Amino acid sequence: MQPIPAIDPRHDVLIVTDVQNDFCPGGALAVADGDAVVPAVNALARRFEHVVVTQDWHPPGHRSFASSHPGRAPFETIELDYGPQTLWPDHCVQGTLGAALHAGLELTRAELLIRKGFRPDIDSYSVFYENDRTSPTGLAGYLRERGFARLFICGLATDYCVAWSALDARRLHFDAVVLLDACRAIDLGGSLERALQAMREAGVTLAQASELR
Ligand code: VGL
Ligand code: ZN
Repeated sequence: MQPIPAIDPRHDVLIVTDVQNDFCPGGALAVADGDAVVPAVNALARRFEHVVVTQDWHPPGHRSFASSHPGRAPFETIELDYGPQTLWPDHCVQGTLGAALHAGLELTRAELLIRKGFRPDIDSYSVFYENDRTSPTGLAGYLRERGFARLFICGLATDYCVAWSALDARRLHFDAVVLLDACRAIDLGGSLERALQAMREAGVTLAQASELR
């Protein structure tokens, strides 16, 4: 395996995705062992000069919530105008404690907090585009203007926010490294294995934080 080129503060940025209470044990859409990423993310954040944080941020009654579709249950898939949509329990509702970043995160030095999923009718896993694949969050322009070329991605969940963000990063011609030991997955019906395969095929580097120099 090729070693990962050393961290370069001019071109590298750490992106910490959705480490929020609702994705941690006890939360509305808990990811198994989700809070285990907190110390790993904190250690990473100390090593990068530039850190961006993201937050899933839905209005009440969001269209990705099963509760917005009478007769439907969480984790079923339905067809929406922009394609298949997994229905989730109500989660990360704007302004609630569940939507807050995990209190153990030490991200004082984060330079940007980007929120996604606030359009009532479109879900958003990727930090670059909503799930219609065309409505941008603005992050690509920000990163380009700052001169960042290589993105190190960690957080929750490996098979949704992390994977979709890494795939979009490649589509947008950024280098992308996913730090798997600083991520945890939802793993719904084989979604983790599919996401890992799609990332490999798209040229995303899958690595462990311990491989960083
Ligand atoms: C996410 C499911 C629903 C994520 C967000 O950020 O991975 N997953 N909303
Ligand atoms: Zn969400």
